[in-house]
Amino acid sequence: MNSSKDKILRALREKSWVSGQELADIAGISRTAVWKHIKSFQKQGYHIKSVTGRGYLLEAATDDLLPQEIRAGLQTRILGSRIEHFQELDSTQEMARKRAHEGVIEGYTVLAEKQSQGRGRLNRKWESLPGSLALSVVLRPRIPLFKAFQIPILSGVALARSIRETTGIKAGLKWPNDILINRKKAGGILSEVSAETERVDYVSIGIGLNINCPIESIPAEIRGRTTSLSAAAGLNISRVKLVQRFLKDLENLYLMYLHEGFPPIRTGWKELDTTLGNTVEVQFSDRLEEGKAEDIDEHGALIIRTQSGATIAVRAGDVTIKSVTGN
Ligand code: BT5
Repeated sequence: MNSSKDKILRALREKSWVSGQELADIAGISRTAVWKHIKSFQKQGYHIKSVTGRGYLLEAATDDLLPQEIRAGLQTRILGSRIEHFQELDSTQEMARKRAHEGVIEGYTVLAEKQSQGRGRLNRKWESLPGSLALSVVLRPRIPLFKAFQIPILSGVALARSIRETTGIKAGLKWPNDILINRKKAGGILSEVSAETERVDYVSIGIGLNINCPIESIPAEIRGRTTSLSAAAGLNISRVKLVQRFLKDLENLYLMYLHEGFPPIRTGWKELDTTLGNTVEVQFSDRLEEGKAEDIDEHGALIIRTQSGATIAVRAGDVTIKSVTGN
């Protein structure tokens, strides 16, 4: 994208004070049009100083996850090919579904500062905390439906990696979809699939991550088992940089997965896993099983060994860690 708005923002980022005339020349528009753009940037949350005779100075970019902020410096080919941002949505998953049905391009990404109906798996509620991330991405992998459960697994590996790379926080993974820091949940992944005759049409991957969320903003019912990146690291984190890194890591893993299948994802998962070695309880739709989490198999299923010595490959289910013996 190279709109006059993008050109003005780029010039403001690269220079210190820049005059209205200079911006008008760079963007190929009138000085009045420049002034209108500056007003709209200020409305979006950019701190731009304006002084007669000197021009404009970008003091600080907004922390909102605006498309132009994410695009500036985004190193992807597919992910973020189209980006939409909303101050409030019911759920980014709903918007992703709507766009996917309209035929949106693969890599479409939608972000919301706040969700009124954020959801987890099995229609559980996902709390939208101030300073958090709510993002959904549409992918169109040519894979059979029975492999679709591998997509949230690979997304978890990408998310934990990108947190580690941008913040240094030792984020870990709990099978199948939780991001944990010091054994507390900081994020979750919800993957929803649409398929026709056993082939995937699209997958929407929803990411909820507590980034700059003060502990007091976490509802009391979940506070004991929930954390945020800022609470764990004691610092404020650039949400834009984290999203850019996540989209890049997700794209790399996704392309690797399409070419090489699940093995490299399995290896990546095992480096970040916090489930294996522990005694776990698995809630299936119809029963509860307890056993030792032994492995993630070559398809991405969690292998548990029950007391009777039988092994079960779990492809979908809720896992609770009962006793910790591993890392
Ligand atoms: C998940 O579900 O962990 C997947 C959450 C995915 C949310 C994203 S946000 C963007 C996109 N749009 C959506 O509408 N959803 C996705 P699950 O494993 O079912 O976990 C849900 C449980 O996590 C709840 O029952 C709570 O116990 C807990 N929980 C709710 N909000 C939380 C939060 N902000 N941080 C940590 N835990 C939370």
